[in-house]
Amino acid sequence: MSTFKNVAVFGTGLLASALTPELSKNGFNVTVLSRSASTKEYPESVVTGVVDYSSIEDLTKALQGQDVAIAALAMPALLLQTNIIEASIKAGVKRFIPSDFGALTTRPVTRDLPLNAPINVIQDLLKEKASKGEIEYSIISPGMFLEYVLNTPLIIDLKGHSINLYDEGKHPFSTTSIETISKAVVSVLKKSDVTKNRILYVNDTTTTQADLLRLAKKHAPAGTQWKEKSLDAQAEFAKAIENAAQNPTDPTALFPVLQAAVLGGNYEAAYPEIDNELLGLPSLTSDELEAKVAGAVQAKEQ
Ligand SMILES: *[C@@H]1O[C@H](CO)[C@@H](O)[C@H](O)[C@H]1NC(C)=O
Ligand SMILES: CC(=O)N[C@H]1CO[C@H](CO)[C@@H](O)[C@@H]1O
Repeated sequence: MSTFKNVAVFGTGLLASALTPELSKNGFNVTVLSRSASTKEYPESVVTGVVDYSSIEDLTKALQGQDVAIAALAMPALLLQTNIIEASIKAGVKRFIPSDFGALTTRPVTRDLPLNAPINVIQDLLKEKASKGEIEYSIISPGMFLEYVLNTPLIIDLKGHSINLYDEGKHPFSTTSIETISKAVVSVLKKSDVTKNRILYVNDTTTTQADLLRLAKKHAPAGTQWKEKSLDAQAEFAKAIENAAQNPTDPTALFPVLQAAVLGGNYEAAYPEIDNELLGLPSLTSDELEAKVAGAVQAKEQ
């Protein structure tokens, strides 16, 4: 059984908003910390606070008494975790869960992807601090957020009925919903001994673009015209890498890199081994995935 009780969550985005009530429901005493006051509604017992991420002193004060710190930050804020980690150590926080939660951030083969530069810094820092016994960490790798898969045009555009098929959409990738990720975090904290200083791979399912397109066609209104474009994954990846190198300050230049890497089959986007069982997480059956795709398709037709 876990000895963790007090948990600080940094961030108020999509993931933090799902994570906070799930932790609270499972008996953790949650404090949400953010850079500006949040207007989000939380369970009554949740404490909220505003903290300056650039001030280690401020952060240390905010983290007093916390057992766990979880970062769920947006991409441009990732490097601010160096301050949060330093403050966590000063405040005596036992476990840190970084803002990683990625599709392609923890396999050795993904280390050189340009979008992982800040992620690598934080992973290295945590490993170093953990090896000195200053703090423990757990990294959760859920694959693509299922919500992004179904509700943004990144993988398939269900609203515009269009898809750019990388290599005929044949390469599998892992994907997990925010709900399951939140459950994974709870489980990581409850099973603190077996989840200490390691990466936990989680997937609701593995799927492909071709699979998703087939399901979307099945559930879209009859006569829907789909715009399908065939792309060569290797060529797209090379193009995206070159474009990102030429535009180093443009974060949107990294999206095509992510797309081509997730959909191109070369980066173990479908995790070879997962920890669902260790964490007691169910996986999605093919019927449940189909129901989710059908729901997303119908929502877009409204
Ligand atoms: C919950 O956390 C808050 C903020 O850290 C703290 O003030 C409070 O004492 C904690 N409550 C319990 C029951 O531990
Ligand atoms: C439901 C599902 O597809 N789970 C998959 C998660 O990932 C492992 C490892 O790649 C697969 O074996 C599972 O089938």
